[in-house]
Amino acid sequence: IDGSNLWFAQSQLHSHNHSLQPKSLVVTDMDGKLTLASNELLNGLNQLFQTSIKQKSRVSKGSVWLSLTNNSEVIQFIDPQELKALGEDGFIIKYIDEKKSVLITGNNQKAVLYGVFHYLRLLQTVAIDKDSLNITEIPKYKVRILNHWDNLDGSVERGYAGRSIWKWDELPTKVSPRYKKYARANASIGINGTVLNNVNANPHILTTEYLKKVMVIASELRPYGIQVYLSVNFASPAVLGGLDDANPKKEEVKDWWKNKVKEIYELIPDFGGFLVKANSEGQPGPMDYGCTHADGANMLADALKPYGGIVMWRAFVYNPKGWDRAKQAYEEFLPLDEQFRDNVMIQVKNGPVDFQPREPLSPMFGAMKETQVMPELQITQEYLGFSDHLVYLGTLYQEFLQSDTYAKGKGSTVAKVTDGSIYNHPVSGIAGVANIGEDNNWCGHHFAQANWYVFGRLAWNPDADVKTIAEEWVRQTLTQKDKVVSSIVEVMMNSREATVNYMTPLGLHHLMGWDHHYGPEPWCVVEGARPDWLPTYYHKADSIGIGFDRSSTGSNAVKQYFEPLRSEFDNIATCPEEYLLWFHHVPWNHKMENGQTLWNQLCLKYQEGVDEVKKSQEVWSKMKTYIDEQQFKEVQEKIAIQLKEAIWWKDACILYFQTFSKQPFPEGVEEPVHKLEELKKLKFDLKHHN
Ligand code: BDP
Repeated sequence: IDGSNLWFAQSQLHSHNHSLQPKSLVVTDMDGKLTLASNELLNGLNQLFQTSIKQKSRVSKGSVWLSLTNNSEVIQFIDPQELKALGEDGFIIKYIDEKKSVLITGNNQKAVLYGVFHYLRLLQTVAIDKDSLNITEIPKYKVRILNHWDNLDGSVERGYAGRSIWKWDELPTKVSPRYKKYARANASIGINGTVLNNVNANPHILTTEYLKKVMVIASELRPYGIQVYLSVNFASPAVLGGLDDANPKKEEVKDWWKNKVKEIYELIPDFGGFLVKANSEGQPGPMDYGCTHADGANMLADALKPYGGIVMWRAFVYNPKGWDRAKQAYEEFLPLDEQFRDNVMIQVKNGPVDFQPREPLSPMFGAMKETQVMPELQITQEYLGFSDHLVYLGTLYQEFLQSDTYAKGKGSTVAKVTDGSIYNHPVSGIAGVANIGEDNNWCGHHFAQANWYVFGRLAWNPDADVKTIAEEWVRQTLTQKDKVVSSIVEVMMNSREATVNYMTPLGLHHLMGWDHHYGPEPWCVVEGARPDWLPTYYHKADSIGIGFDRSSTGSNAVKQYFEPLRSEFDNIATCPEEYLLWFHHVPWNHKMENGQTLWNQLCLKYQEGVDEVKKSQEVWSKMKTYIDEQQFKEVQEKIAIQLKEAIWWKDACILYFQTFSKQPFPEGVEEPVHKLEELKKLKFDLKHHN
């Protein structure tokens, strides 16, 4: 199994579900809207039950019955209120006793398709019976979207699975079969939108030539309910339109955007909208003209509004002159909270810095009340070992989504302040930076597919349990053997904590080599580089201790959080240890909860990370007889790399920090196999990773 079939690879029933073979499939479909869904269901069932299920026109004992909700018979069995509440995307799967049949229904074709995928998933992943088939699923977020950082030249920024799947030079004439497979995979986990190009946007995506290519992709994705969005460069009116500048207050600039938007909708009537990175890391934006983020976002929002389009405006802004990068988005955006149009969402990364293995939540969540905030998660493992390390991100996503902001008292989790449960805005959304490329297995590492999968499942329901999702993925992708499933799930569930430990334990962050963000370079100094891109800016190790003082005696970033979080983070005695060095500069001999000194605990955490990878290597080596040969071997090779690099990380960090602490390694920490000077000379080979 080469991974090209993703989580459709196994197609085997859960061992308890063999008796559930349907006697017939009935599709009530007057106008051909359900063709895709019924084909998907029929093929899925035939494959799972290894048979050829008959299609019939009347529901009878043992049927699976597919229908839109507007069917007169469906209405007999389900309360109209319930049907209405399903909205656009929700579905019902229900065992109807009177008919002795299973009904799958939703208000439109996309919803029915979601229902079909869900039913097929249940058959593969849990023991089901008549009673458990009484399911109503409604997605929490309206926009569930992937952000591709794909460039028009086919390269992918922070992509580790080969080149872009979008073949711009072949389009619009040649249409890659992968577009449909991509759409199907996304639909199967509930994703309903995709931003095709990099946030560092090339203005040329908006030329008529490129829009015609986008149109073809959009029509390939449409049947699966995936809407297309584009990242736009704020300077486009000047670069493409020949205007003097892109000042959002100027009429000719507004008109340029209006005309461009009109052109887009003529080609793509269901176009989703724009994603914008402005005045960030050198990108142009409204502040170039003395205007605000709100001025810029609103101008685009006004152009899109008549067509139902939205703007996703990113809050990833920071200035090298600032004292503390972690504070800046909040400072720049909070004063604008009341100014954004209702079709603007502010897209905010989970943590206040940048997709680190662990960060506390960004204080923007919950604080922006008048504006819809949408979380941005990273699926591609920019800071977590690229596609070489096995890291299941479900636990990271869950930790973040369940973090309490306290914005409206206890229980105001990030999920609740962004999915519409607490603040009510017309749109809501969540984005994941894609880890997809043209590699045979799509994501570079077999297990990286699980991160795409879990992102989709959590975008549908941010309160879902990520262990259950891991199990779902394993059963569909790797094996149905119960014992084996639980061992693999355990490896997955521990993998992120292991990575935090061997890379950046106890709240450390951004120790990666500058620029490529791969291996450890806590010592890194680059002449002329932005200080806030260098590890020393973040760890601040010295003879006294280590960590960034963001408490009230330091940068006071803690002030941006609601109480009681603010005080909890501010006080070294109550600050959770996993964030200790994020918020405090802590003396080497500080006593930790378990009685160890900080120095000892730091070293032991690095060792723990390495040990955990060793453990997963052992577990995996026992999987040989249960897992497909290719899957087994490819994962095994990657774990060997991961272990080598975990040791490399540990050695580099503890040897380097030892030059400040001047203390020996505690018992239990393996002697470094590398020398600091050697590690400093190691040149990272980017070619190997792209
Ligand atoms: C950083 C990446 C950079 C992205 C940037 C962003 O290193 O490549 O362009 O985020 O999100 O994590 O805009």
